Amino acid sequence: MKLSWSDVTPEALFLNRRSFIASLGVAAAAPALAAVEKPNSFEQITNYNNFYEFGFSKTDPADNAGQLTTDPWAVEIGGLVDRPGSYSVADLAPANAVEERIYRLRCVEAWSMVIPWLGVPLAGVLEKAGVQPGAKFVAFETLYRPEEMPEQRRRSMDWPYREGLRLDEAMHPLTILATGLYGKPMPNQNGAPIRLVVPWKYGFKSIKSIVKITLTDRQPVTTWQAMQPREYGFYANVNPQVDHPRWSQATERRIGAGLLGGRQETLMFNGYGDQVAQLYAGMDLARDY
Ligand SMILES: Nc1nc2c(c(=O)[nH]1)N[C@H]1C(S)=C(S)[C@@H](COP(=O)(O)O)O[C@H]1N2
Ligand SMILES: [Mo]
Repeated sequence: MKLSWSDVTPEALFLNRRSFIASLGVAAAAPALAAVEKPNSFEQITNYNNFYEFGFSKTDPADNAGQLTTDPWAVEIGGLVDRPGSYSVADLAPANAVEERIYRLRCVEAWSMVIPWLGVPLAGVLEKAGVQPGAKFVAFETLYRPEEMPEQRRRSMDWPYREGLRLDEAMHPLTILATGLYGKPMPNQNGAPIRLVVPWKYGFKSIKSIVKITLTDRQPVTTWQAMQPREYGFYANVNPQVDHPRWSQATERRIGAGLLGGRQETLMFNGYGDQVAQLYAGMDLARDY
């Protein structure tokens, strides 16, 4: 089912949710989806960003990402797959397959937004590439292009930005490759032309401007875990009970809520626990943070 943002009347929103719940194939999907909050404005979503390739302040991506060339674009899919190769954005997310997903995004820095993404389930993309039986993890890499990404010309981080998921997390129906928001193509500052969105994990897992996807049997090295392993784990599930060593994760500041908006409680798995908690059954989430 396809819906543009401008089509979203309350009724259409309801229908969209129903088809999404049907696609999940689990009754447990309903509670979290019923709690759809008011999305942040396009203005807020595109002017308060983390995209360190363009600088470290929240307005640097909006100021500097305009120069990024996003067409042509190729995503190399490789490793333990039957059909490795170079895929275009249209191959991965054909227009007729793109659906709207309104998700909360919770940054590890304790701010949050609600964003109406457009995208496709990552599971479908991986199935098309043909995941081989030995694959256990998926590794992702962002573009390395210092000519267009000013912070890559400095050695401030170990570029390119890298992320990873366990295969079952990658195949989960909530995990998407997003190609747009608010019914429009993805703005450069939000990770054009294609980025990951994993709504139950801290925002840094949702890697932008992806050029490489590798299926592997080893847990991949990820940028933040490599840089500060005590502060940022591989799992990075949103968890109000496990604080960052330097600040509490119990509450968050919703961007745009204003001075009187105050802080709101952070939800376990960012409110998606009914859908994802079983992925972590038996794990100690304070150790595997
Ligand atoms: N390549 C890359 N991806 C990235 C980042 C980044 O700096 N580089 N920042 C991450 C962080 S910390 C967050 S919170 C989200 C922010 O996404 P948004 O700017 O679209 O809200 O992108 C994530 N993806
Ligand atoms: Mo973040």
